[in-house]
Amino acid sequence: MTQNKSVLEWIGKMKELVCPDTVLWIDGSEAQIEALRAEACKTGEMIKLNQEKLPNCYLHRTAVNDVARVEGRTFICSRKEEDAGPTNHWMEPQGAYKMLFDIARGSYKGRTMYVIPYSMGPVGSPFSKIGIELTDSIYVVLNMSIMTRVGQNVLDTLGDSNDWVRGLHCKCDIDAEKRYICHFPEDNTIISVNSGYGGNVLLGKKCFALRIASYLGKTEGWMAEHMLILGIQNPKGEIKYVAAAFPSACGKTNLAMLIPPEFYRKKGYKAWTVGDDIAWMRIGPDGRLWAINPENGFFGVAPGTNEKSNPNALATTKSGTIFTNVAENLDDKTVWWEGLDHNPPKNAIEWTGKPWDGTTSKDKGAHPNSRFTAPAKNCPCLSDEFNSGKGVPISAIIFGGRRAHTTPLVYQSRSWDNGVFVGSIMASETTAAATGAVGVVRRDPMAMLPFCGYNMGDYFAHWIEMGEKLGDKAPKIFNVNWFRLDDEGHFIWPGFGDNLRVVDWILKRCDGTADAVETPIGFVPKAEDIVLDGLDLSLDTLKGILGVDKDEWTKEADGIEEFYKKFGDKLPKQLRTELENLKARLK
Ligand code: GTP
Ligand code: SPV
Ligand code: MN
Repeated sequence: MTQNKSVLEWIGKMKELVCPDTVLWIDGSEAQIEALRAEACKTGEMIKLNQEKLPNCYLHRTAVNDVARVEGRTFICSRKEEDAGPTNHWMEPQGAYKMLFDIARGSYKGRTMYVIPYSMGPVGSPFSKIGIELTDSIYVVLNMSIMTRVGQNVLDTLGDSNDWVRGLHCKCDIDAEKRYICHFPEDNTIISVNSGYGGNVLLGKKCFALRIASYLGKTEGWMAEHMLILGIQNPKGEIKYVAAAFPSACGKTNLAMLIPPEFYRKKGYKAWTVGDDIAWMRIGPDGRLWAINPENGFFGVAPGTNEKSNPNALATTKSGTIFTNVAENLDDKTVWWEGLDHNPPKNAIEWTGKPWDGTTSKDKGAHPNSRFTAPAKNCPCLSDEFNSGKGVPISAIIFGGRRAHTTPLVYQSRSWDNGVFVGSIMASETTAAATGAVGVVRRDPMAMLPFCGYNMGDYFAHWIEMGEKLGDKAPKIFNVNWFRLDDEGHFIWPGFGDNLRVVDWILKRCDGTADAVETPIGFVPKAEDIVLDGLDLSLDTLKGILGVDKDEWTKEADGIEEFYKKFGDKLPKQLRTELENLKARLK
């Protein structure tokens, strides 16, 4: 399929290492995909679902010990340890290659090596980058074919260039003790062994589009971020775009696909999805920040997705979708997860493969990090700009996390540098998207803690530099928190589609048409300026979640001080100054 020397040489070397019986190049044709689906159904790797209700949809169960990203086993293998920085696990590259090659050696024996040429971003766009993933998993091939642009035209576009990301994935024995997700940013290389779960093995996603790409962005002057991209169309027909970074399982897919509340719909507001997880952003010829979504599908959290919370996501999963670790309804071969509806199937198999009668008290039907892999083209609110290689201009950048207390519903930063500070101090409760404890508050700067492919101190400096280049064309920076709890532990803010009420205020601030109140941490809305029509929420309750408590923030500032110590002299002086200024304003 290609004469590219660097490609053929590398594949030759890997083939010698892993010893496959056969090699199959993925050409992007429907016929090839269909044949692979059939083969995976024969071996039980995939289960064909009800083709009338869910055409071309399949179910897959991962190993029980392999259901989420493994941050503790994810490594940045830069030559110098300092270049991985204090927030990443590091391994010396020569030692890492040796260890990984020892694990991978001979592991494709009796199996097929699938060669997946893929493009992150529309094929041929100046934003886009090419990768090749080798895998012994049909599940990976089928997922990559939804999540990225795959096939012959990618190789044609690559030509004889050496500028592509190498990816080797070996399932091996799914041995959690020998599971490693390793990145070699200086070699454009990713090696993943002993896993079959999404974020660990769909190498175009977190491994390439964030960890490797963030490193490339730093060296080439652009940004790779864990951000959704959303367009809001006003009644005049103008569309403004925002990019928002929330940690894993904290609401990106939901915000990206929001349906405006009735009050807004009647006025003519519309919302358009450009991306739900990753944004690649460059300064355009006009000096503004432009963004593309490098992916071609959505790898979304299933639990909680329903007709009310996110009807667009649900509609997107009705064909051509792979479900992973959800419950299987044996009566009609459909799928179910917690929060889909109030009628769990009685005759079912839960996510680990055991019979399940739908009583949610003991076992769960779906794993909390069960996912759907759905083609972007299915999405009813997909932006017309989705396939545009030039991207969309970003008016506002929004950071956000899951905080029961402390962080208000929304606030605006005072400047770009102050906005970088706001992003750098993000904290959020951990979720099931990664293995480990759930619900623990941790610092997750820019929602990139698990995804930054180099020293996070240098990453902060890169953000500051981008602001200097953007000057007065820089997007305004905000922070949101949909997750404030009341004394009974209920969410106070309704969230989901109603989040448009907050985004509306954000866009008005960008236009200079909304007022604000100054607080020590930034500007919060006047409660009257958040549209509450059609909502059962009192102005006083709203005032409560817009509140900034000085005592809580004084404690927060101490926590930030402590966190910043990690970075030593890598911490940009601008952020040090921002912290000092915050402390002074809190006095
Ligand atoms: P990744 O794909 O892991 O990067 O996650 P994501 O940021 O796209 O998260 P997603 O939108 O899938 O949301 C994850 C969980 O947050 C789901 O259980 C949602 O129901 C819940 N959620 C999303 N938006 C809101 C909101 O506005 N309010 C509340 N209370 N919950 C929300
Ligand atoms: C996340 O965990 O942020 C995800 C899912 O988007 S995964 O692809 O597994 O990383
Ligand atoms: Mn994500």
